[in-house]
Amino acid sequence: MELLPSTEPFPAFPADFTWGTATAAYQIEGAWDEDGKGPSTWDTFTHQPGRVTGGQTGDVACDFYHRWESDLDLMAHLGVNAHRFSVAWSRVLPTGLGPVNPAGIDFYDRLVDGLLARGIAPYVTLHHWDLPQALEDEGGWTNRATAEAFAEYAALMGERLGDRVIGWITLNEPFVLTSFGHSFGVHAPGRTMFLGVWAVVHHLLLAHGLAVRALRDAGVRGTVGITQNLSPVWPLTDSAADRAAAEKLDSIYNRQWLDPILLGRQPVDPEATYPGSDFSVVRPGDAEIIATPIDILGVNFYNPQQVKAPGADNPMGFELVPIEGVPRTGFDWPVVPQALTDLLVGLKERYGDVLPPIYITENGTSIPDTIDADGRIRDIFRIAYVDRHLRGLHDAMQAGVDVRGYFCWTFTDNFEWAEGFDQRFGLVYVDPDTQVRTPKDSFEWFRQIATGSAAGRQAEVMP
Ligand code: IFM
Repeated sequence: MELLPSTEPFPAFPADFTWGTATAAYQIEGAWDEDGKGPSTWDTFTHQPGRVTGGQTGDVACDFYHRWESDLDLMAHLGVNAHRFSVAWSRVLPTGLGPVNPAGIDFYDRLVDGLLARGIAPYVTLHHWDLPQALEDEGGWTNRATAEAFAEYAALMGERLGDRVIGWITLNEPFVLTSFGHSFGVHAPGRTMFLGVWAVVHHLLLAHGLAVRALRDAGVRGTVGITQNLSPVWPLTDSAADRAAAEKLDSIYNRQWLDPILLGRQPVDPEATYPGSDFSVVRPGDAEIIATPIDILGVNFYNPQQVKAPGADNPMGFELVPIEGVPRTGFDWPVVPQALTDLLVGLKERYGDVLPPIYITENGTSIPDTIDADGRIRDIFRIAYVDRHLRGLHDAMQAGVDVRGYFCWTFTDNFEWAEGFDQRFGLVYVDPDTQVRTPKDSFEWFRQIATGSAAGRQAEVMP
């Protein structure tokens, strides 16, 4: 189904609104074993046959490790006033704990300075799924020691970059890391624990809380928060069974990751939700650590979810149902921009005054882009997707939700996890064989949007 941009005038966003792009280390950097970097779970996973479409790996990815300066020049041309990137933990700490790899930390130091020099505010994600393999070998996120190691790593990064980073994100999308990586094994580390993942859930939340404290103790000047992928969950019908199914998915998709942080309590009953787990992992004081106040909430939004009551042989408590009658992305995800409005307004209703200012830390779409004979990439679907979600976002702001920024996912086409380069999300087309970059039509469109708020740029960038 076709998707076109709205013909209505584009709404006015605040002059100091943050307009950015977002990336993740494993998806762009390459240089997987260079300059002292240790292996991560994603290095291990992609080197195993059958894990990624066509056997692709992120060994080279967009070669950002070597091309970062010219990529930042292109980013400056895009006119964004912020950029969110992640640090590859094992580039900085090859085994997850000391000793530090000086070349690794220097790379991120230069990157932060390179962004600032171009008037682009750095937002840093500490963990976007690429766990040092050495920590995985000791149990990874099933092991409390990984959460403690994460706090030490956060302290190190805070001490080194805390004078210049504008915003800190502890974890990216712990729900996806838990479900894809640990329940179903379609992402690294490829564990298939199904429902037995309570220790992973708890340790990720604990790692977040410990890292917030470690960053603050390190004296970082920027704001501190977490990025969650959130989604409204709709019941297929109004039946009690379908509504219960929606409640169930909402609890593990959204609330289990937000309530402990914002309200200080875990809404799911671990023993009922995660049978077969180790329930001894929760220690006195953990809830308080997890509930350490945050300054900002990162929201990644792509599409809503729809569910119905499960069959008798399905222990999950819900069954996903495709949303019909709407345009679909390259990933076959339904496009429902109104759902972003509903999500944000719903967050405000649920959390009220304890909801911190929100940044949309990811939103965008994959489509099968092609280069036309004249060299242009006419990605009108992507323009329409972003246009309509920005309007949905604006509606939520008009309804009183405090949203401070929008980071488009993503800057360049990159290594889209289990799909490799087959799913393209970038504003810039990348040929992974030649590494040639070609801005798509959406690049120029987003440039016009981002530079419309140019007045806000300098306020964002600390000296
Ligand atoms: O590419 C991913 C990103 O790493 C996490 N959020 C969703 C994106 C698109 O699938």
